[in-house]
Amino acid sequence: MAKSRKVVITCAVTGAIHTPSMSPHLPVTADEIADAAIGAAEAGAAVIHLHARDPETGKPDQSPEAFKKFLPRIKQQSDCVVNITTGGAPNMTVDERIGPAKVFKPEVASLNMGSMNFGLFPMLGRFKEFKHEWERTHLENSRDLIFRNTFKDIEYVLKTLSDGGTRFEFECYDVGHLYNLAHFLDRGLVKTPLFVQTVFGILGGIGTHPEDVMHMKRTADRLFGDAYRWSVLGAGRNQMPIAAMAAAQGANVRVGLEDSLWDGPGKLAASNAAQVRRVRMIIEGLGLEIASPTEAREILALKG
Ligand code: KMH
Ligand code: ZN
Repeated sequence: MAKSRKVVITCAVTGAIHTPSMSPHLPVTADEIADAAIGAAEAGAAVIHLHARDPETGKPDQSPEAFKKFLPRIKQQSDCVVNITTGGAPNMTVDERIGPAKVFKPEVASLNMGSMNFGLFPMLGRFKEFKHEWERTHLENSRDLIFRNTFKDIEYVLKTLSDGGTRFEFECYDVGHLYNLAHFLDRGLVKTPLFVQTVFGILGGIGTHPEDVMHMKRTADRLFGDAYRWSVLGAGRNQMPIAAMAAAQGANVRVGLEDSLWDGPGKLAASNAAQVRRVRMIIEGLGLEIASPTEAREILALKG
């Protein structure tokens, strides 16, 4: 029997979209973030995508000092691939966003492939009680905020981080972002294989219909041929359906509380590890195997 394809699971453990009042399970302190990362890795995630937060308020904190409080423990207690955000939070400057990856030179950093509207305000309908005022304004302000990732910004991130051997999780929220990535490939500023994270279901980006998923795949196939590794991320309740349909079509998958707080209709996920276990069941149910961190390093051609 032929060996089955290995699927790389990324887990994004906290992010900057959800806020502490939305779920008691969202990791906030350095210890909670480290525990979540290690737990997700033990459950089968090969790559851990990381943001940091202020431990008192839960507000996104993009200072290298905040990352320093959990990175050593994660590295000590797990072999996972560390992926540091350069997205930070939508209101931060690009220089602020790039700080932690510049200091820690991770194997992977996220890189958002275009400017866009990033509508978080629909969550005001579901979540009404907030412990901290910043949580409400964070959602409210997204009505009039551009998540800035200009061509100059993208080039700056690529040139600043590539020297440290960092490779990228190219976050593509719409078809145009794939063309932006193809532009940087043409200019020789990115290396193959490209790790393309196609993002579905952010208000301002492409939707979550199976046709949307297939359109992103077909476009990436045409632009990059076999010089890319496809991964998917579905926001909110679309997380598992998107993971399932795309894994069956050859994708790697990303889960985690950054992308969805849910473990089913109206049921909060108890942990990041719980979402990893669920997606792992789906992957193995499809007759596929999950990639270990070592295998993920090989698949994504990381520095190791
Ligand atoms: N929050 C995700 C939809 C980043 O950190 O660079 C995308 C993300 C952005 O992970
Ligand atoms: Zn992120």
